[in-house]
Amino acid sequence: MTKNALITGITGQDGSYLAELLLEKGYKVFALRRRTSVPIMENIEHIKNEIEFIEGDLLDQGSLINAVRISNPDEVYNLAAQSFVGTSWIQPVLTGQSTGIGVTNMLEAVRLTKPEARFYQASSSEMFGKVVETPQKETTPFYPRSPYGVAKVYGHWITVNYRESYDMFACSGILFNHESPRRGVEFVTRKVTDAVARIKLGLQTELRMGNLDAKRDWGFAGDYVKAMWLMLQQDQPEDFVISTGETHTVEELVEIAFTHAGLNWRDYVVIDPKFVRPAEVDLLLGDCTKAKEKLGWKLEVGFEQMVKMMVENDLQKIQR
Ligand code: NDP
Ligand code: GDR
Repeated sequence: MTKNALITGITGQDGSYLAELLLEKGYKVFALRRRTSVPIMENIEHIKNEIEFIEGDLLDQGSLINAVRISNPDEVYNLAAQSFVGTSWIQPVLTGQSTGIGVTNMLEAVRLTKPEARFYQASSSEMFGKVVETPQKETTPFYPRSPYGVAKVYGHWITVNYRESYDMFACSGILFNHESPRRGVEFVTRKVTDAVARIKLGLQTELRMGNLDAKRDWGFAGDYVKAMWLMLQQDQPEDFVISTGETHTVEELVEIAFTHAGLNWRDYVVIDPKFVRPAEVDLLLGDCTKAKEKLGWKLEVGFEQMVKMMVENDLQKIQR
């Protein structure tokens, strides 16, 4: 029998890869989409005719109840959020409302309308924040370092709470950074690969960056959405860390991307305090042993391969 899935955050990076995966698996895909003055369809242009869009916003409870009613979902993937850490200092209240309270709004919509639906919450390694333990796993205490991280901790615990209070099948995936050619250009990987392509093609002369010493555990988004789906196929709802188990500095990322295009990064990168954050997460490194063992999840695309893929994609895109 065909399963119905409701995805929030469809226009973003993960929403597009997850929708592709679910369509391949034969799901009927419904997606909550905000009204914008100009439609944001770049990531889903190729599948838009296979998706049923429902207008709504995480901040508008009624629209979420309506979305659950219309889609009658077997599975709900709550990927929508104000997801850029930098912006969370500029719009902390909005970030709290959508990235934090928005999760409760979505859980309430499910609880009141279709409580047996399985629920996935997009939690984040940003919740670990300041280094308390390395590598970070499901039991590592949280110490968020940004309004975004604080909001995600709220979203995480309210998901756990709904599971425990109402016996809902609610899971939280604690995903470490994952990237792709569909990443927004403000995030560091895409910012770098887009700039490398522009510099290579003579359209830009420098790249202004913040802290090059920060370390991240970067994987490929296409691999990570598979873990989301797997979490909702288990017998019991549980939380899982998803990561590569490798960490790299921002400087290593920059070096790989420039070198791939035959450029020396030191000739172009300028440190600009504007991009240094008020509080930094210095080191993220995840231990996803639980996901490997219980979900049978595995990584297919490595860090270097992904960075090169993103540079190639940006070169082609800009040339077009
Ligand atoms: P994106 O920023 O690419 O996408 C965010 C999506 O959320 C967009 O579709 C956006 O819609 C939507 N959205 C934002 N605010 C609202 C709102 N108030 N109501 C409805 N929709 C809204 O994020 P990613 O795809 O990278 O990430 C998906 C989720 O996973 C996010 O929750 C993110 O915080 C989390 N996460 C991401 C990680 C990563 O490395 N990518 C790691 C860990 C967690 P619009 O186009 O209209 O703006
Ligand atoms: P992050 O991703 O904050 O980890 O959150 P981002 O790519 O924005 O930053 C990664 C690291 O790079 C450093 N950095 C810069 N970052 C940006 N954006 N721009 C710069 O110029 C720059 N220079 C250095 C940052 O300081 C940081 O240390 C991402 C998001 O997808 C979240 O939604 C998600 O939850 C987490 O990953 C896991």
